[in-house]
Amino acid sequence: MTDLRGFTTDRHRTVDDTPYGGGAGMVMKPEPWAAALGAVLEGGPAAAVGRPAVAGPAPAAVPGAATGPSAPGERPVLVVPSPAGEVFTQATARELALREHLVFACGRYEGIDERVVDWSREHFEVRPMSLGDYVLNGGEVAVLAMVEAIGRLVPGVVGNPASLVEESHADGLLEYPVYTKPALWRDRPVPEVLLSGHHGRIARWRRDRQLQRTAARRPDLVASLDPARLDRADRAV
Ligand code: 6GU
Repeated sequence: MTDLRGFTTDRHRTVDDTPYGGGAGMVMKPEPWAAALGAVLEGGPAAAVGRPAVAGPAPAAVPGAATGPSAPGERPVLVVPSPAGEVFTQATARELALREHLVFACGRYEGIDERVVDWSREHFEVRPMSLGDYVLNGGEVAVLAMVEAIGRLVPGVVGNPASLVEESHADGLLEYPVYTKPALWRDRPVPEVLLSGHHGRIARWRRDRQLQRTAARRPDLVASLDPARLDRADRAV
């Protein structure tokens, strides 16, 4: 984590200013962003971890952590959370989980001076990313969501790799409903088929529930399904 205010030079550690051209809200100044991103590029992620906002002792090196810039040839990815970004999906998470070096630039206020984004393209693969069509006050919560979605796809982060493939959106369908003991709870039984021990019927039932649920809740997902792929998966059930 790098605190932008640690890269300001004025007494008030100012990171924002009024927008050229007028309008409501404030815009993040370019100089602290360039200095902070420059430090991340120079030292690699470990150098920026825990950097104090005010002068103080440098943090101890993390054993085993990357300490230098990433391998030549692969530019680090700079994820810029913004409601004006490309929509972050499971496919995005899968793609970013394969990358060696991710940097997340959390802006506040109305956004970051666009020249920072332009300058960053010389050093990073810049990816403006949105969680969806609603507005948050800052990028931090959006980045927490993205880091969790990406992190769980990195080998070793989730205990059982099988639990990664069955979940919602892995195959473009929503997950089927799940039940546990007791078999009867407040007059509500668990669907009989799940107690049958018949693996073929259970798989068929779950698949049908996925299809029904997706059609009811997310017709937009149904429209983008690949019928051939769906048929192949269905024959395997
Ligand atoms: Cl990534 N940032 C902000 N500020 N608002 C958002 C968002 C991101 N995604 C949806 N709304």
